Amino acid sequence: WPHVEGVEVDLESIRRKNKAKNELNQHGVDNKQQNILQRQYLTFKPQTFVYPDPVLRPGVLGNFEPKEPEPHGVVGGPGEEAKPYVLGPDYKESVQASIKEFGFNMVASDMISLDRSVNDLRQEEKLSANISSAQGLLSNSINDSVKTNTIDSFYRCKYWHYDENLLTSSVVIVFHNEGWSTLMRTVHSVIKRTPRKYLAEIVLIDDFSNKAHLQERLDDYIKQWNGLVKVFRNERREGLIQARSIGAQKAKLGQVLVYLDAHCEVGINWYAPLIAPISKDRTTCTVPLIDYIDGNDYSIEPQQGGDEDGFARGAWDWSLLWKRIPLSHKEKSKRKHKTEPYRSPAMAGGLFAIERDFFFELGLYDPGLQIWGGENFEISYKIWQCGGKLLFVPCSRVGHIYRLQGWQGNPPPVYVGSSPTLKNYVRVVEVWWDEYKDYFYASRPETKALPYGDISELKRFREDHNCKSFKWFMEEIAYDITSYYPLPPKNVDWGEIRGFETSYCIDSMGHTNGGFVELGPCHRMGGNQLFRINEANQLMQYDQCLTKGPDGSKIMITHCNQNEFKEWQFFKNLHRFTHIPSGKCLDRSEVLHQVFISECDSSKATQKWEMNNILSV
Ligand code: UD2
Ligand code: MN
Repeated sequence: WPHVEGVEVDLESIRRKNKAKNELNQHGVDNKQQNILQRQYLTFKPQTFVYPDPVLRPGVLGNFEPKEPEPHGVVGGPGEEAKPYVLGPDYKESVQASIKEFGFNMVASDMISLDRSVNDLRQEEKLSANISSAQGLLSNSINDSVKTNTIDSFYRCKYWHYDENLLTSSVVIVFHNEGWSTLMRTVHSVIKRTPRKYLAEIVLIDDFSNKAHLQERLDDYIKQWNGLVKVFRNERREGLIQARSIGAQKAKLGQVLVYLDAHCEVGINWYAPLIAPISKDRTTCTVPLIDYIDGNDYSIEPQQGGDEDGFARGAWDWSLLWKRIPLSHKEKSKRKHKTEPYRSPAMAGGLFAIERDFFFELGLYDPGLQIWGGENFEISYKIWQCGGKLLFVPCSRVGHIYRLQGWQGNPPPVYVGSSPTLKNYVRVVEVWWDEYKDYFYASRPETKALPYGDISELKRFREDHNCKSFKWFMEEIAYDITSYYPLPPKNVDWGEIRGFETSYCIDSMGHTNGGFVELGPCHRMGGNQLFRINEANQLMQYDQCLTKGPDGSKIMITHCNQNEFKEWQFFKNLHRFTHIPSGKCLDRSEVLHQVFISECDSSKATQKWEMNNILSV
C-alpha cells in the first residue's frame, strides 16, 4: 500500500471557515496537548507491534470483561437492562408527533437514562450447566472436535482474552436533525463501555441540522467531557456519506476510525473484539453484530434472519438492495470457534471500524456519492477488491434503532437534484461491477439514463491500486450470493405500458404481493408505472411479477423469483401482450380502469398496447 495523502473531498467551504479559528482550542484541547497526542499516535504504529491473537481460556473471564455488573443508570428505572418501556395511552399524541419528526418514540427515550444498562446479547453459555461440569467434560475428552464443541457450547465471548495494547480509536458519529436523547445515549454508551485508554475522542459531525437542541445546548452539554467529545458543523447539508469522509479528516487522534449511526448503544465489551483484528492486520475492516433496538419501547434484541447462531453475512440483490444471508459452510469451517470473526461480502454501512490511514489510502468514500445510500457497497467492494478484508465480529455487539413507520424523513437538499441514491448505485456499479453491471441495469432499466457524473478518477484509482475484478470477488468472496439472488434474465423491453394511442398507463398503484394493477394517467415518472418484460417471459415491476388473479382474469402483481410467472410475450409490432398459459390477451376497461385478460381479438382497440422507454426519471 503506497501511502496516499488525504484525498481531496470538496471541503473548501469548511476549510475556509475553520482556517480563521483554531478548531481544537474552540473545543477545549490546546495545540500542545494535541501535538503530544499526535506524537503518541505516530509512534504507536501497528507495524511496530506484534499483537498476539486473542486466546480462548475456558473458565477464566477475558480481559476488559466487567468483573461486576456495570452500574445502572437509574436502578430499576425505565428501560434499564433494555427491558421494554411501554408508555400509557395518555402519551399517544406526543409519541406520534415525535415519531413523525425523528422516526423514534422520543417521549419514551427522554424518560430512559442516558446511562442505562443493557442486556448482554453476546454468545455465552448455551446450556445452563455450570462451568465446573464443563471443565470436567473438557479434561475428560480426548477428542479435539468434542473439545471444541464443548468449549463452544459452554464458553463464548466472555472467555476470549485480547491483547492489552490495542489500537486507539476516534469514534465518529454523523447526524442530521436527530433526537436529543437517542443521540446522547449513543455518546454516553461509548464513554461508559470503552476502556478510556483506547478512546482518543468522539467526533460528532453535525450535517447542517436546523433543530435548536443540536446547537448551543449540544455545545454546552459536551463540555463536561473536557474535549473528549467534539462537534464540527457542516456549512451545508452534505449527506451522511460525505459527512463521514469529513469526519475522517476531523478525527485526528485515534488510530482507528469507528463509525456509528447517531442512534446506537454499544454493548458490553464491544471494543476489544472489534479492534483486535485490525491491530493484527491494518487492512482488515470490522463490523459489529448489529442488534435491533425497538424505536418504540427501546428493548434490544438480536436481529432476525441469521443462521441458528444468529449470524448473518451482508449481501445484495441485483437491484442493489441490502440483503442478509446466512453464514456459509465454507466460512464456518474456516474458524475453530463460533465466536471468531467471519468474512462478509458487504456491510450494512452505518457501523464499522477501519484503520484511519487505510481508509485514506482507499480514498475515503467516492466524493461523488451524495446524501444517502450505496456507500456501504462502495466501501465493501473497495476493501475486498483492493486488498483488504471485511469481517463481522460476533463478540462485538452494538444496538441500532431502526426508524419507525410514520417518519417524515429528511428530503435531500435542492442542490443535489433528483434520485441521489439511484445515482449513487449507478456510480458504484459503473466503478466496481465490470461486466456484472448489466445485471443491475436489467433490474433497474430506468437508471441507465441517469447522469451519474464523472468516474474517471475512481477508475484510475482502481488501476493504480491493482484492484481485483468483480469476477474475482464473486468467485472468491461472494461465491454464494447467486444461489440466493440469481442473476436476472435480460430485458426484452421496458418502460411504461401505455394503452395504444391513449394517455392511460398500467399502474401498480403501489400494490404488491397480491394487489391488482389498474390504469392511470401516464405520468412518465417511472415508479409505479415502470415495467419490464424479460427473456424469461416475466412481466415485472421491481421484484414483483404480473399474473392473472384468482378470478382468472384481473391482473395481479405479486412477488416472484426467477422461476415463477414466466407467462408473457410482447409482440411489439402487433401492440399485443399475450398471456401464454391461457392464450389470452392483455386488455383494459377504460371506464373502470381495470386491467385483465380476455380472448384475443385483433379488432379490439383495448387489447393494443405500447411499451415506451422512460428516459428521464
Ligand atoms: C443504513 C445505515 C446507515 C447508512 C445507510 C445507507 C446501518 C445500521 N445504517 O440506513 O448508516 O449506511 O443505510 O446510506 O447500517 N445522516 C446525515 N445526513 C443526512 C442523512 C443522514 O448525517 O443527510 C445521518 C443520520 O443522522 C444517521 C446516519 O447519517 O446518524 C445514518 O442515517 P440513517 O440512520 O437515517 O440511515 P439508516 O440507518 O436507515
Ligand atoms: Mn440509522
